[in-house]
Amino acid sequence: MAELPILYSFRRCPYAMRARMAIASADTPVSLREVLLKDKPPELLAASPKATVPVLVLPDGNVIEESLDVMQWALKANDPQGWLKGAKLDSDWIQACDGEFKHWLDRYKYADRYLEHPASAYRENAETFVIQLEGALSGASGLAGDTTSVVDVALFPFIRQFAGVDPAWWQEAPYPCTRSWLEGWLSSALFSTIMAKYPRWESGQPGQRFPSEAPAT
Ligand SMILES: N[C@@H](CCC(=O)N[C@@H](CS)C(=O)NCC(=O)O)C(=O)O
Repeated sequence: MAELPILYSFRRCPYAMRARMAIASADTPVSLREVLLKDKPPELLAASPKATVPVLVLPDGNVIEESLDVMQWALKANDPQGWLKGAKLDSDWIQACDGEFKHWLDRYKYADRYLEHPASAYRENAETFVIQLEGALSGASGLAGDTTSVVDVALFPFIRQFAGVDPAWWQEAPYPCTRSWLEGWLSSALFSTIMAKYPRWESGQPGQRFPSEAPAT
């Protein structure tokens, strides 16, 4: 384990999910340290004072502290599904997702903390982005065309959050292509791999190998 890069991660964080998707697809093992955002370990704060997850600490001491950079690191090493061939990580889709969409998603999700407007108003603002997704996905199976790419992988954890705020509403919403695109990702073997539950990491403990070795057949 000592030789593996260390990944600080939080299971339900969409940024950490996209990083774990890339690491799992690349099958580039890391030592995963599952953290609690409300009680971050000092080792994470020392490695990355901005203290967001994911954070990857390489064996040479270099620190990668942005999810898109972790994706790039993993897929540059090994990209068996050609995710980087299909699109670039500086895509307008990803910028719009991490920017304006995330802004409205947070307000929709935590509408009880943003009492100026009802949740439905925040949702409507977030839907501007979903309407664009629906337009793209009604003509192709992925956001960068008919092959899956980093754009799909980077975005779907955020759309999952959007869908999860009010699942009954989402099931009836006029976004059938986005719904089936999302369901495709959520039912993938890779998604099951990245959503495996790990115990909270404690200082002095070894991390958990991720992705875990395939069970012997
Ligand atoms: N731009 C960063 C954003 C990462 C981020 O904001 N992660 C959230 C969790 S989903 C976080 O760690 N927030 C800090 C906190 O809640 O204390 C990235 O892409 O990696």
